[in-house]
Amino acid sequence: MIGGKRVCVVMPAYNAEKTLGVTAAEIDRALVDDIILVDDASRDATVPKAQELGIHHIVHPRNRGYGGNQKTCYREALSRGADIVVMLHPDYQYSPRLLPALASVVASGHYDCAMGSRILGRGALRGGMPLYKYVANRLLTLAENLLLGYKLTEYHTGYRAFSRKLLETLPLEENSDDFVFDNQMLAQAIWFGFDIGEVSCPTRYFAEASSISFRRSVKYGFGVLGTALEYRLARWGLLRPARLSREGRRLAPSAPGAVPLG
Ligand SMILES: Nc1nc2c(ncn2[C@@H]2O[C@H](COP(=O)(O)OP(=O)(O)O)[C@@H](O)[C@H]2O)c(=O)[nH]1
Ligand SMILES: [Mg+2]
Repeated sequence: MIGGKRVCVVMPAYNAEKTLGVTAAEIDRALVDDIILVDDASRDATVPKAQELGIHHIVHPRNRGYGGNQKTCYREALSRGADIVVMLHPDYQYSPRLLPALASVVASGHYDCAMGSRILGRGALRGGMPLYKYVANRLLTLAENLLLGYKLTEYHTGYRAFSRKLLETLPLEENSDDFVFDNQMLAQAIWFGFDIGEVSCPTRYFAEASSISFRRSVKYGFGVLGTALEYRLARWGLLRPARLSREGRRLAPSAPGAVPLG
């Protein structure tokens, strides 16, 4: 609990057996009320590892992708009464020790979203981020700040905290099941008038850590530009995407068929 608010950590997992243990060990259990792992049909022993660690988990019978995984994460967190939800990748690329800081930014009531920025400070390249990813990150962030009319140091970090209100308001079911989900969610948050705060965060690139491939990064990059253009055209009244409409589909309580275990 922070400020009387229930804190839930969600971990979208795909082949995270080797890093789940060290990631979970650094989560401050005195502060975190609930931990949920959603396994995306991993081919390794991620699920037995979650069982061994006593982590509440859901198993997708087939791989749905990073975005689809998050939809299940947030649906389950909401149905288990979370007020603040922090997404922590189980591949140990982001430091669980910054969880309290991210959750506190949302608990303050000033922000409904908090981002762990790898650009603030000198975290990204020092942490081993490939140069092409760093350059793409900077260029895409510049384009997004211009097209979304917002000011963030980066839009691409996977370390985020959200308020219950934001997760209940955004039409997240309209979003892609792929990596661009992360970016569509930020455009939606800005569209619906939520404020986004940032916290400095180092990152780590190492063999066991999962990382989006070059081909999927390029697809993601074009998806980001598409998201920002869609937003801008909608602001000009030239487009009315369901993703940016109050009628868009939101996360319904836990869907039948997703198998809660543990
Ligand atoms: N690559 C991949 N990761 C997934 C998938 N479903 C869930 N994930 C998880 O999503 C997170 C982000 O993916 P990752 O490959 O690490 O991308 P990164 O953000 O570039 O480091 C990781 O914790 C993965 O375990 C999937 O279908 N593919
Ligand atoms: Mg990763």
